[in-house]
Amino acid sequence: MILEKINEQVRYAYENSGFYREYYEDVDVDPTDITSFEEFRELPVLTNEAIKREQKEHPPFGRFLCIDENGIERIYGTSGTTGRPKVFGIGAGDWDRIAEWHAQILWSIGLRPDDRVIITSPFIQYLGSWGALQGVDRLGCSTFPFGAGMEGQTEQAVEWIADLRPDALYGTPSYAIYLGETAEEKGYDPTEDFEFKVMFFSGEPGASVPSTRRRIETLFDCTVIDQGSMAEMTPWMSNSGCRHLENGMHVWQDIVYTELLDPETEAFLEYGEEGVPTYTHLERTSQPMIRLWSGDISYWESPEETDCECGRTYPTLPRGVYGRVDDMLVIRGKNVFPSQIEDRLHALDAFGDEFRVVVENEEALDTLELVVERDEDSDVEDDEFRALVRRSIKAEIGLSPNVTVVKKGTLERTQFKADRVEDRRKIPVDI
Ligand code: 8LE
Repeated sequence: MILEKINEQVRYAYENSGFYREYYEDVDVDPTDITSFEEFRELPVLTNEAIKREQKEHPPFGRFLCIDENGIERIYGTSGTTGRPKVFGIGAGDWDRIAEWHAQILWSIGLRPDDRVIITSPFIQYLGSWGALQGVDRLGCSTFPFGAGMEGQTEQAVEWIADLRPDALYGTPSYAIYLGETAEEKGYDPTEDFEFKVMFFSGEPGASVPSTRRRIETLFDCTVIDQGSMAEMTPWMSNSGCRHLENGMHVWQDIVYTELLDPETEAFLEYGEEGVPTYTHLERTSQPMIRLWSGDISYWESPEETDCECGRTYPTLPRGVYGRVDDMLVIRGKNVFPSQIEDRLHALDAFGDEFRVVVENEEALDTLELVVERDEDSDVEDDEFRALVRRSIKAEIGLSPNVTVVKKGTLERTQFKADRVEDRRKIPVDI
């Protein structure tokens, strides 16, 4: 069934898009008749650079729009601050299907029409918020599109939540922790004064970083669900956690076909390997993305291996998406993802919930500096905490960091996606 959908999607894109016709000029297969997964894998991956180039040459949407501009229902774009943003034109039919799929997936994580759902991510050019809203609306829940990002908004969120008692929350994992901390500062107990049963997240690692996930679960006494691929790939909930999974996300292969590819060779990887999730729309008529290289890193497992109680026969990313290839720090020959550090820190009771990573180069030797918050209510003193952090990080990544301990609340919190790494070795380039 999936192969049939792939065949239809590729043929549609090829026949309706000048971009794909050009992009597939030299391929050895017939894009109007893909008869096997092997043939499909002959198609070149689609890179971010190719999309940007196409949209620059054929503004604003690029020649992969595939529908009449009058048929566009929604326009979104990337919210980055440098370079030309990518533009996403979504047709009415696609926007409707996105609602259907998101509603179905949200049902699968336990949401029901009589639930009240608060959305606490910014209503900006970020498809996370709007995609979540679209699904929650279609499911028929009472939706409270609260947003995030304004000064003082998190304090207000605490009061609203204590009054309205929503059953579910959507946002980023770092925002949830910030919200919980703010509630506690204001004298609330989020396990008693709030009544969340489930929180669903996307946008960054966290919900599948085991100790971060536990922190959120205990902070709010609720179920945590990880979700999310990329804005381009909306319905981005096609990667979704499940109430029966301890961690990670199922890959709903009949909505968005997902492959894991070798970061170097782009070869298809079997289950049990680690690679770059590469996504293909299966039902898009506007801006279909075919083999879009995410630049993220994940590990996948066969349906048999996961054997999830939910009964779904999709592959699973049991550790979620744990970082971007670009975020991986290579320090003295060791590969380190910031999410590994995050996992170790959240496992320490005295951790104050925020940290920063600074990598420097001193006399040709890389140094790893961590600035870590300590919760002053804990029994552990600064020196002891510093030693604990050093030991725990060394055990994880094989390197001893220099650790600076600061008071909880010192480091800035984010209402969106966290940015905790400063690599001073790199020469900044403006792409
Ligand atoms: C680990 C999926 C969405 C709409 O929430 C989103 O963040 O899309 P966006 O802004 O295009 O950013 C996509 C990138 O965010 C991904 O490539 C990945 O690096 C990161 N990301 C999104 N969801 C997750 C994630 N990283 N776990 C996630 N659940």
